[in-house]
Amino acid sequence: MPQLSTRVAIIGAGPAGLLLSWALRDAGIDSIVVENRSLDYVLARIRAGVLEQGSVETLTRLGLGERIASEGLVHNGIYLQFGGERHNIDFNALIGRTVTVYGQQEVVKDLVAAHTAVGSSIYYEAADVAVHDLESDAPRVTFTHDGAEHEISADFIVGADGFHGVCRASIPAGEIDLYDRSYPFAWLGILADVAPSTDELIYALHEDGFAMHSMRSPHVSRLYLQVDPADDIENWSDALIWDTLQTRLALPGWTLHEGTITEKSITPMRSFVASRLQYHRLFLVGDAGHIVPPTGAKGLNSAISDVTLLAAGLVDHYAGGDTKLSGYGEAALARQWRTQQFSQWMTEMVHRHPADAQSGAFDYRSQLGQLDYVTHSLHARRSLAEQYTGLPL
Ligand code: RFL
Ligand code: PHB
Repeated sequence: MPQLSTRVAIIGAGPAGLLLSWALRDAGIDSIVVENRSLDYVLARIRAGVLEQGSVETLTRLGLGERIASEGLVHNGIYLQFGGERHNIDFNALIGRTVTVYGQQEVVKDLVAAHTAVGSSIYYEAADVAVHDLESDAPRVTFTHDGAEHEISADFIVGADGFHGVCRASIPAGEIDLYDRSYPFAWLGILADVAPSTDELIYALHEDGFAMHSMRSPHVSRLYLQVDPADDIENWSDALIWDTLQTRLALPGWTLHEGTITEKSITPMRSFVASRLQYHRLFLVGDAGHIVPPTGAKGLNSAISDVTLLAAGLVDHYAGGDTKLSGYGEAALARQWRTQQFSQWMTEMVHRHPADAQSGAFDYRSQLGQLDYVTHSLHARRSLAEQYTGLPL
């Protein structure tokens, strides 16, 4: 059995795992990444699209900012649409901060290219990944690769293996609580080969449900529709998707341009936080520790902020200090709960709640009142701007 040894064994080669390995390398700390999917699968996964200003700064500081600078679309704000009107929230004018539209897929592509150029140790298509001896000073990872069993001994193990990974599940049940919340709606998302019909992202509350217009490039649009979580993508022809988007995003004098749909899928929405992100020698980062509904665009950004905090802790540890590392869980969870309330707030404000006729009708009008307040109060606009562009670490 190949016996490997490293300082930090990282499970998962999503954005969190790849970025942590890269940040550690930048500080001269070696790591090995173990991923159960193939490289092609990891590169093809289409997910988040908005980077907070702090995320762009982190990626740039680590030498990963070149394509973000040339291809990322800097956005000064968003539109909130309701009651037949579209309101611009100009973050840059309000608080001097922006966000950048740059697909998660592109972030992963940049990370893979950087790791490939320096020959990082990343095992794709690893099977039966398991973590052991977390309570000891010498935790281990075992997995099968190319038919051979492998073992890594490390100082620390980091679970960057997403919501369904093995790391969080390896913490004994009595040692961790899981807080979660589901929503009675899901997002149907499409990618379409058509120039965006808008300069800024549009979040729209329509009487029939939420709709959103985002983008990936000057030639590719990304759009979403609120659907029932039990709905099947097979029920949605391309024509029906466009018709529904046309209805929910409609505004007099504005045209939504249609194009060929190249990808469509339905994603359930949930809010979830684990009560701890550290268990002895195991740390959790990104979706392994928490999930947000996508409305505030916080999933990927939270993964990046976790990695920034944990990398700083590990660097500090190897330089002889331990305060930052032992404080990682608390610091990351404090930021995460603030992010959770924002994502929950934004989600509930812009979706139709399928309650019984009476409270559903009440909720909708109350949400319109909330949107009216948010778009007309300077304080509320600033608060939205501050949270959307990213809270400090
Ligand atoms: P990831 O990206 O899920 O990566 C985890 C990696 O771990 C691997 N893995 C394992 N490896 C080894 N052994 C095992 N046993 C393993 N189990 C899993 C996986 O194959 C994967 O490569 O988590 P990470 O790195 O923490 O990054 C988090 C972000 O991906 C996530 O927060 C966002 O993409 C969430 N999210 C969205 N966020 C937004 O802000 N806007 C969006 O539009 C948006 N769309 C989405 C999303 C998440 C989705 N998921 C998870 C279902 C759309 C989808 C479909
Ligand atoms: C996206 O472009 O995929 C996107 C943008 C903003 C969100 C969610 C998703 O809030």
